Amino acid sequence: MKIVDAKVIVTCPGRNFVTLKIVTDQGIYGIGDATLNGREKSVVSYLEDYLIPVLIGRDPQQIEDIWQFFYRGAYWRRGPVGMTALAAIDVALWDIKAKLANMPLYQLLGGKSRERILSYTHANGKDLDSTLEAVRKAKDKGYKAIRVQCGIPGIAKTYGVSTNTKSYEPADADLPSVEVWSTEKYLNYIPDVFAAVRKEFGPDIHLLHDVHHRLTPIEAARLGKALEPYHLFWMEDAVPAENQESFKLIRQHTTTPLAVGEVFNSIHDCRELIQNQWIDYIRTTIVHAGGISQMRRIADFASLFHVRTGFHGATDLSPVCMGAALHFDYWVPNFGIQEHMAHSEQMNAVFPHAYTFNDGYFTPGEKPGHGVDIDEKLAAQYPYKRACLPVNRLEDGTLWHW
Ligand code: KDG
Ligand code: MG
Repeated sequence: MKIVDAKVIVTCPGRNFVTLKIVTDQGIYGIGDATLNGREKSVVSYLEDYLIPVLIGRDPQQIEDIWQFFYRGAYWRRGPVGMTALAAIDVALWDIKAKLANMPLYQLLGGKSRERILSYTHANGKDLDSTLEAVRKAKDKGYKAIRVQCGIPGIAKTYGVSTNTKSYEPADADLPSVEVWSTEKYLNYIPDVFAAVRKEFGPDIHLLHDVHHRLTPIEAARLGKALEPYHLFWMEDAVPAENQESFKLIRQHTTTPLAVGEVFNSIHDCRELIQNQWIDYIRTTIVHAGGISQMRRIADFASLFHVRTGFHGATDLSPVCMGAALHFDYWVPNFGIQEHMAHSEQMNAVFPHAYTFNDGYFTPGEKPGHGVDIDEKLAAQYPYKRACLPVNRLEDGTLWHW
């Protein structure tokens, strides 16, 4: 069996997505998500200029060897661009293998370990009242777990909170827009938000919060302690994690569970975090971390240290990634939760899929492969439109983490 063609499809049905399609001499094809928010064209070039020419003629069944070839063989290992490109290839090859076996992907991975996949969605508002309203709406849709973000008095634009009537989409401008951040205003306000949400909705609903890398370790420790009475499912990305040991300090001070890793692309980015049990959930996901092949290693390693998965699932991860992630979630023994930020109808029309949502839980569907396809004709109607993520500055102008 041979790979005879591979092409990269770029489309913008409301936001940019990059998809790799690998075609075999037996007519079976597989697709993989290659979207890296705000840096889409870099992955397109990496795939088209360097990886696809090497892929043509290879046996698509040799997923591991192809993975190793592009990882070790690149000499320049790791990095978000390279690992996103590698993930797209890996997922497309797993899709092909599962279609060849005439099985849904989760069966190839080892079969399902649960009947349904717990997911969380986002609720956010510019002030407390609208945030409570958003939580209520999410609850009414059936979600059992809700990530709560709220506008902070005195800060014009807060991460995770939409400034218009549309749902929140962070890559909001042709060139990076500038937001202003105040740690003190945030730390003084956010515990009251969770107090109000618990008071209104009681103890049973799972609550999550994303700090989005904005704190120092000791500030994160303070927040974790302040949030303990509201028993969060997790506090996410409390600090940037290039220095993994930062989490040791947070851990020493709080029992609020910690999640991190959506920007990681390698098992080495989380090795110390996991083996020292400094975190509870690893958020690294398929599309940005080399695909299913590497995520299996990360999840197995994490299972030795009581760390569970919590895949990133914002809208910039396409339905192709979502489909592959849900098959993985169905199988992985140390599953925690799956993020779900709903794609629009326009986006879903470009990516017809077998996965379904019911009462707060997903199932991946029984279609052979990962169950997601791309409507190329429809995709061609939506040309690429550059959109960048914002940057953050402190009130005195210092550049900060976004
Ligand atoms: O591309 C950036 C987004 O995916 C990110 O800001 C979303 O933090 C995020 C989350 O937890 O979904
Ligand atoms: Mg996040």
